[in-house]
Amino acid sequence: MEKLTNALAARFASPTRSTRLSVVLGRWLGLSFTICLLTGLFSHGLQEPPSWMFFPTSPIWIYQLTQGIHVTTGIAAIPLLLAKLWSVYPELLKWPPVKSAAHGLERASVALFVASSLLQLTTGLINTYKWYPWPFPFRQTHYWLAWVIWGSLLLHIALKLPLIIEHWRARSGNRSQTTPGAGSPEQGIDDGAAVAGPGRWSRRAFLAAVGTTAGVVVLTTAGQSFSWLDPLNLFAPRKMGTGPQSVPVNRTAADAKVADLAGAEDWTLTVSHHDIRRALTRSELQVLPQYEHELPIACVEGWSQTARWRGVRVRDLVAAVGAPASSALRVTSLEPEGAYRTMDMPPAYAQDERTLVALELNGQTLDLDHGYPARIIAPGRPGVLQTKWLHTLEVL
Ligand SMILES: Nc1nc2c(c(=O)[nH]1)N[C@H]1C(S)=C(S)[C@@H](COP(=O)(O)O)O[C@H]1N2
Ligand SMILES: [Mo]
Repeated sequence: MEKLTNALAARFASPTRSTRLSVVLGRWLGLSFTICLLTGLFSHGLQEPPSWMFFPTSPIWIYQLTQGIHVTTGIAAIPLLLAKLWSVYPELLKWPPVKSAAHGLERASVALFVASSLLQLTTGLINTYKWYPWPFPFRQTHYWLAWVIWGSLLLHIALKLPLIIEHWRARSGNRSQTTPGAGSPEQGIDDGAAVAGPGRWSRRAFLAAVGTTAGVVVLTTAGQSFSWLDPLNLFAPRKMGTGPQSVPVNRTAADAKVADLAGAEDWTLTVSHHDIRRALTRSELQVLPQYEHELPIACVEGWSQTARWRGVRVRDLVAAVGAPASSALRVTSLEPEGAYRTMDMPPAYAQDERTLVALELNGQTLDLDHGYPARIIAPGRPGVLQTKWLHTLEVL
């Protein structure tokens, strides 16, 4: 058995499966996972704020940028991870499967890392297509999987550190020279085998192909988040400028089962602070001072779109019920149920002069699917917190 599997491993040896290649791909992958972790923590923090969270309202596109980077980098990591798996999979054939405690630990950490990253990247990708075919809550699962990935990755890096250091820089001899160990069970997939024979890919060509694939995937999807790449957007689910009033709709009024309530003649927005309570009709809101701002909707799923919003400043409504300027708010939607029905707004956003109860979008009365009769639009916040079909604003 040992002979057979090790012979197989040697048989698969190729310049595209050298340690140096694994290290180079590992670096790219490590960089993309780091970017995803940092941008992901920011996004998660905005939605479920820890006590130390900071809430930047400027630049207005900060979340559009961080989440665009998060989703685009995650997509680019898919070809990188597949290439990395390709570069190391003969290792799996080596016999015996566990040689020592350290070796067993290393294999277990790799197995955990591979399984959790594949799950993370595929569910993340599926999520950008607004498809949630699983019974668990996406964001929390995504968050905890990230820690599993990082735990197993750090363990993997620690155990492989000697190899990583040895192969961090390209060595001139690697590609041109056959070492005596080439093809032997121990070194079959190591640099000894990194010789570009006839019909085999050189390491450089393989890396170039992987880099090109990742680049093409980025260029043909990033247009959903970065408008200047929109002409190249072939595969991302959302195109700029589509949907009512030239803005994509995430969930329609019909889907949210809110159409009747939102269309009701006697709709009012209730603003309250302790015992003070004011119910404002749409026409009463319209006679208050109106402000207009260009602000993006930046969905957690990666797409974003900037639009012109017009309406009443939230801070003016806070003042109208006698509450201090630095108040936090609880906002509820007419939506009868669901995760987006209530939203908490920290003082940083309630105070910002660009945070609106929007009544108009791109110069027209807000479309029912964009949140008519009124919705929240605030700078720098995830789309999920831009509550549509407003019902109440309560000062906390
Ligand atoms: N009440 C309510 N508000 C909501 C939602 C929702 O489902 N219900 N979806 C949110 C999400 S996920 C996004 S990205 C934005 C999208 O706004 P749009 O559909 O007007 O583009 O609205 C947010 N506001
Ligand atoms: Mo969203």
